[in-house]
Amino acid sequence: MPKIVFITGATSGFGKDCAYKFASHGYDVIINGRRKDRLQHIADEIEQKYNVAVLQLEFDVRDESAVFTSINNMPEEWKQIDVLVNNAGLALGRDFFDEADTDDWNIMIDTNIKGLLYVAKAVSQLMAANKSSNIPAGHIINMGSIAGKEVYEKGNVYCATKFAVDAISRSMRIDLMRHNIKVTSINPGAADTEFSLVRFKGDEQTAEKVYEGLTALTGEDVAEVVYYCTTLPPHVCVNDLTITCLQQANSVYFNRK
Ligand code: NDP
Ligand code: 8X3
Repeated sequence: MPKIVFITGATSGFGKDCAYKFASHGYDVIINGRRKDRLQHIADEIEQKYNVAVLQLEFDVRDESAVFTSINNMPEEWKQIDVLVNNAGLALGRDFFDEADTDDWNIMIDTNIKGLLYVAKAVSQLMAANKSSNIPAGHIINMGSIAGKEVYEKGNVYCATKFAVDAISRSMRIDLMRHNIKVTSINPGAADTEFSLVRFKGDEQTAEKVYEGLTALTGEDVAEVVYYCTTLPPHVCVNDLTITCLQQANSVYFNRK
């Protein structure tokens, strides 16, 4: 039976590239996001290219009841999830703390923390119920960030949400160990996806500046690392992995050309 991966935020960036990566290794794929047209396009392409099954789950991870209803109402054959890539998230704005927009803060907190929690809870319940005799019973990969390791100027609440992901991953690892569920936190540095375009609300020039003079990480780079973490022997769990491009040392120091 093919393995199943469930990826949130699969309409763009890391999530989309993870969908193609896992499909290329024979996984059936559950893809989530809010943009229905993109989900359809990605599903069509993956099915055609890799001859695997794709289930589209269109929901907003901030909507608690939509998360639990969508996941619990999946067809039974899709509930045997092997890997969750808990990736949906965003930054909104890059402003001094006292000048930042509280609407931006609320959306980041609701998406990056609460949304990630809802999905992890719903999926961990399925993993615990279905696979208690298998080792591992499942693997949850939470998308953190280098911003969850060190804060930077004007990063304030985005950084805080990713510090929360770090703490949640550590707590989940303790609490889910009794079910043999692996928990991994992946913490990328600057990666050239739609992330900055979203952060700067469609301002392409400002978004492009983030990657100026850098050979930044790509979505494919991150997908490669995420997939790698799922290929290790059953008893081996990568707890926490930080990945940057060669020209980035941490949240703050870059060697731009
Ligand atoms: P993208 O903007 O390219 O992709 C973000 C994805 O998240 C989209 O598929 C989007 O789908 C989805 N998403 C956002 N909000 C919601 C929501 N409320 N409900 C469901 N899906 C949602 O960015 P990245 O791929 O770069 O980002 C993915 C993750 O990686 C995020 O958690 C981000 O914080 C993190 N990260 C990014 C880094 C970077 O430099 N790019 C570095 C470190 C971490 P849709 O709009 O269709 O709902
Ligand atoms: C995204 C990376 O450094 O722009 O999480 O916050 S950073």
